Amino acid sequence: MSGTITFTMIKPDAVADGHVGAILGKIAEAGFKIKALKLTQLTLADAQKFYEVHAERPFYGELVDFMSSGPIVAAVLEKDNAVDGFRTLIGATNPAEAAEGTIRKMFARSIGENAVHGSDSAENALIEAQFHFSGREIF
Ligand code: 3AN
Repeated sequence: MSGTITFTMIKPDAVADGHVGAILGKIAEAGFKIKALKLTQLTLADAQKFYEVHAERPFYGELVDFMSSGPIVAAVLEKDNAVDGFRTLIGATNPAEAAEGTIRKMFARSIGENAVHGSDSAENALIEAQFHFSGREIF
């Protein structure tokens, strides 16, 4: 493997709003290689487990309800410095504060329904990739 990996989800808002193709296009244009990709839906229990670190935050209930409300696209991406590079590409958590040209600025609805997830560390990227994909689904 060259480079490092990150994990992303195109969230239910962006899937429902028809932005999957445009977002995957931005990701490819930015030089990320797709290592795994699928359209899927989280159960409420899946979302609660995935976002366990946020369990004490006031928005946790809203977050897990939203993340299990409709289909998502899950993907593993590879590039040099993938975690930080991807977080730059997606922009700030709140789309109102995200830089021009970032995925969240272009496609997110709000701070809660913010179009995409990006891992916050290389360790979490691996944990999140393994949460969503079996070994046979990662190339
Ligand atoms: P990021 O996704 O930019 O790393 P985190 O880790 O602080 O941001 O938050 C995880 C997710 O929780 C966000 N992607 C967003 O969907 C949701 N979230 C964060 N802050 C809020 C908030 N103040 N109100 C509602 N949802 C939020």
